[in-house]
Amino acid sequence: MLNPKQLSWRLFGSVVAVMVLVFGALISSWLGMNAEENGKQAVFEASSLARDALEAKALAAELTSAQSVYALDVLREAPSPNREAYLRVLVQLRERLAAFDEAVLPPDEQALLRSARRAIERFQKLDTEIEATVRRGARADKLEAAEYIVDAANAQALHASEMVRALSELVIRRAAEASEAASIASYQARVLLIAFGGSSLLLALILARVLTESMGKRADLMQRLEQLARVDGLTGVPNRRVWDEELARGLERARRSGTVCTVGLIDLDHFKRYNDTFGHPEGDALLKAVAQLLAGQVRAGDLVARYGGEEFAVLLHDCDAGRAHRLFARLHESIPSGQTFSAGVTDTDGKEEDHVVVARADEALYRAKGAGRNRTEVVSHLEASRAIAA
Ligand code: GH3
Ligand code: MG
Ligand code: MG
Repeated sequence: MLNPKQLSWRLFGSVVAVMVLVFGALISSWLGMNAEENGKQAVFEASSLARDALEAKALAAELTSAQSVYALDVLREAPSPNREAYLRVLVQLRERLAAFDEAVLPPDEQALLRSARRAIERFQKLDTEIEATVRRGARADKLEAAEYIVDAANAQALHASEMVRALSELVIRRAAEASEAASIASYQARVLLIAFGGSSLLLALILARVLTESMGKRADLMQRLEQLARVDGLTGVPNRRVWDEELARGLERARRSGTVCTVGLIDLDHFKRYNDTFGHPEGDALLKAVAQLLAGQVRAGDLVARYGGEEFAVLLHDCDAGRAHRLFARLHESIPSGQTFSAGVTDTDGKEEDHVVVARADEALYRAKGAGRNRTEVVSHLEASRAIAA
């Protein structure tokens, strides 16, 4: 069994644990969203670069064929050989490669990009020399230019195409890796979220159960304590506190219903002597036996309470002095162990204050004692009224 201090520490610990787990779940879901967002961004960047690289590769290949058309025109001595076509391709190729300037590339991709650019520069330089040779206009020059194109320039264009192809492959692989990393990170974050969320839910459920249980125990305990506070510990009949409450209620009930109720005060005779003769524990046992006997003789709903040391009080609903007298005669006969008691009894219509009724019963008890004990003095409230009137 936990004491309240241990229990509150446990509850505190559990609440903190739930909070930590909920916090963990929030962090994991944030990490998951971040991983997904970053992954999407990386995949988007890498795939758009891959598209540029593929287009650049196609343009580099187109460059050689476009330039070959030009070389043929030169050899055929066409009136105006068209350089525009492959120069346009060259411009487009440079534009595609410019897209890589904004991206952060790993070293191997940077090396490929540099090599492709150098080949393009060399191609352009060769093209300028070729154009100068063609302009010289002699047939031999044109032949030399065409040769130049087929050998040197084509080789540079092919090199550029090869480099850009390799670059596109790396970039595509990188896009795939980024996509995989993103999905792994978001999977891990989801697993964490489920683990944290699930365990925080579980712990919260356990906590709620523990709390409900401890609140239930507390309520039970309070109910038992309240009950104990109303019962006399020795005799098991209601105590003086209950008597005071019930007496006021009984009078109110009689007044409202227009009936009469009876109050009796019982005091054991020479009880000190009984204790002295048989010992205090025996005295206790007798008190208990008398209490149970009295409680057993009244009707359900009537009350027998321990009023003081060896004194009991009785409240009988819907009962006048005459009827009470008969009941008390029976009680005198049934008291155990040769013990006697004296009693003062009075009825009331409930229109008097409770202490007035108790005082009248007490006076009657006093008279019973004075008259030699082992008797009950009964006084009706009607007589009392007459006495007051007289
Ligand atoms: P009387 O006939 O005048 O009432 O005499 P009495 O001896 O009964 O009255 P007194 O007031 O002189 O003494 C009451 C005795 O009741 C004294 C006390 O020891 C005893 N008593 C009170 N409460 C208890 C109790 O709880 N247990 C026991 N064993 N005795 C009790
Ligand atoms: Mg007494
Ligand atoms: Mg007594």
